[in-house]
Amino acid sequence: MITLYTFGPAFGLPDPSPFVMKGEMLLKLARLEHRPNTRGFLKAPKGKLPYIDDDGTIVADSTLIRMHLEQKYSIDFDRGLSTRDRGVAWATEKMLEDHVYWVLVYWRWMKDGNFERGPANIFRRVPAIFRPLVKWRVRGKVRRSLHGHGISRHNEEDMTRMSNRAFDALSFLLGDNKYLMGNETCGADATAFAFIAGALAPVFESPAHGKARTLPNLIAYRDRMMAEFYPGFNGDTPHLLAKRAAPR
Ligand SMILES: N[C@@H](CCC(=O)N[C@@H](CS)C(=O)NCC(=O)O)C(=O)O
Repeated sequence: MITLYTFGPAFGLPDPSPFVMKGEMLLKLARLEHRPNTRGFLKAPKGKLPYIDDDGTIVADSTLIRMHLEQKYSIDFDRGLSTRDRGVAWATEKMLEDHVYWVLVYWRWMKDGNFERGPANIFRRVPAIFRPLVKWRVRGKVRRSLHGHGISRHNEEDMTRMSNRAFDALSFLLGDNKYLMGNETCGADATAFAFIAGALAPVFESPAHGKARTLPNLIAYRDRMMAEFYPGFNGDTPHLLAKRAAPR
């Protein structure tokens, strides 16, 4: 049995991390039995989620998880694709992970309203006396990562022009397809679905989230994928709501 280390449902999403959702989707696409565990973050070998424990083999990073599943279980997530489409799918996935991701992180973490509605809730488990310091330190770490990546060196208008282009590209590529690259799923569906769901999360307001909401085929794809792979998930993330109601 494979254990997938996750954050757990939040912000109206099966997981607030698109990389965790991607990891979970890969396991679902591969039809491999797995169980989520929300208690692994402090032991994460690379300080990030997701990672898996596959019968004692630890694999950290969603792309390495994909490669591990492909190798160990002889799975070809892209079996229905031509070589050209394999290339397009991989490049699209990396556009989302290495570019769009950082724009979404910027809006989630750097804008006070989004931060309070979203990431701030993660710290409700921290004792109240330490909470402001921990929040400040973690937010500072995210700010430095955004600067290190380079995205936050742009002004918001330029950042938005860039993310708009990426969402348009994704929407053009999807077109009227059922899945990202056609009538069959491929590996990049795990990523595309995770990022589109994150961009459409109702908790956040930003030009990037606003742009995603103007693209009907992305919305319909999110809805189809959610119904197929997360039946019964209705966007309620009660553990966060419960914490929100807890005394500070
Ligand atoms: N390249 C990694 C990225 C994973 C990642 O960035 N995870 C974030 C959540 S979206 C994380 O755990 N961040 C915690 C931290 O940086 O302290 C992957 O594909 O799995």
